[in-house]
Amino acid sequence: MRGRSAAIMARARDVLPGGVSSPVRAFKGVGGEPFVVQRGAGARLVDVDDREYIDYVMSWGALALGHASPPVLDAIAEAMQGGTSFGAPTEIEVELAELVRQRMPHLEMLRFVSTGTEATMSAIRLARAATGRDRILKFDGCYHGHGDAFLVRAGSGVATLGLPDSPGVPDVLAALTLSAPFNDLDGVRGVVDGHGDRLAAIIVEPVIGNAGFIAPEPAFLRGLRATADEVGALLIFDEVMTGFRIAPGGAAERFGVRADLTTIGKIIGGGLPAAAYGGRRDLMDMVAPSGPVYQAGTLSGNPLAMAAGLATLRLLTPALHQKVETRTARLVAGMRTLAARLGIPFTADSAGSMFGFFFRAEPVRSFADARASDVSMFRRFFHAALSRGVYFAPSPFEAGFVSAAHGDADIDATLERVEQAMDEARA
Ligand code: KE4
Repeated sequence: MRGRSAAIMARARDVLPGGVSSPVRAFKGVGGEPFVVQRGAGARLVDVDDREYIDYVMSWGALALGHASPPVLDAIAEAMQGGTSFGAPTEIEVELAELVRQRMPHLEMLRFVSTGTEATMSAIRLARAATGRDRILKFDGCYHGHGDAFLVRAGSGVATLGLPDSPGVPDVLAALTLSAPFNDLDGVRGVVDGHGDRLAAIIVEPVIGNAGFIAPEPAFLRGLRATADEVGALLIFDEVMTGFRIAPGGAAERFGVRADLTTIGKIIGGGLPAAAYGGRRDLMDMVAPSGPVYQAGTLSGNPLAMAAGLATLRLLTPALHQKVETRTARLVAGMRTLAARLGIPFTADSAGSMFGFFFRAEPVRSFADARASDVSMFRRFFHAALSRGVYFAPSPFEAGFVSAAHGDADIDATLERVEQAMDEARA
């Protein structure tokens, strides 16, 4: 019984829509009530009823080093002695920007913002300004934050104009966003043939983390690069989730494809609000006050977030990255083995320290495939795992994250509990 969580959620629902500060936290994807967090430590979360969980949500991928990582806390504590926000230039934002560029050299210049949504909204505005065009192409199942341009669902055919995916998004705006299936270069061709000369940008999560985990096929990202070049559109990699997660240098390093603009977030704030967009210098020079493309933010480059991000990235060395990637691969391989032993249709995949799984025999290469997985089995499994102290993302259409704080003992304990949870859920 979760007495205190239930009582707090009752109060929360009276003052916060759905009782949460962001929709996915309400457990609508899996049913039941969310637990209320008391504290996090390393790989673990403890709720207000003192129940402990091995956490694979990790604040939706923001915590590469785990909860309450001592060097990150020390960096924040030191920074805050001098104040928390100035709205003025600081050296620490330059230090973090230089470190980001060192890891991702194709971000020749970047601008800090506070959320991934701001980063993608700004990148799209910049792409439209740079090309003088208004249409963008996104992919089914990719999520780029809640900007109007992205709350669009695919029209009936791949080349049709987007339809609003939320009330409040005007048809005229949604119509500027086209969508195509992920991993489908023919679908992209269909869009380009109809709208290529009006396409400002192609934006993609290089590895999808918002439809569950879906990896790109080898030729897909290269195909997007070639298509963007062919029609004079910009290629934007939304690496808010994959940045510093699927490789120390993100998708460009893992796949050898360079986008014109890249958005990053989550990890670069070390658990505090920070994100950024960046890329080719000729493009970023167009951003105010260097150029005419306006974008601003009171807390952009916040010194505490910069300190937390710096501490995180400095520790996230290629060696540490490799260690966490190996642990992630062991978790995924272990889950596959358990599902096979129990005769449960199951597919799982990972890239770096990001992973996902579906209850489906065939591999998942598109959002349509993901939606065809056994969602009710996922829901039963989610709750069976949660009741055993393993917290996966509360939706079949999210990804999982392993942090540097997840030790081998955590992976072993997880696999033991996953076997019991799979057995219970299949019944
Ligand atoms: P934020 O505005 O939530 O900081 O970032 C938006 C965003 C942009 N691009 C990608 C690839 C993202 O994954 C996100 C945010 N990810 C979700 C997880 N599915 C955040 C969790 C939430 O919405 O509460």
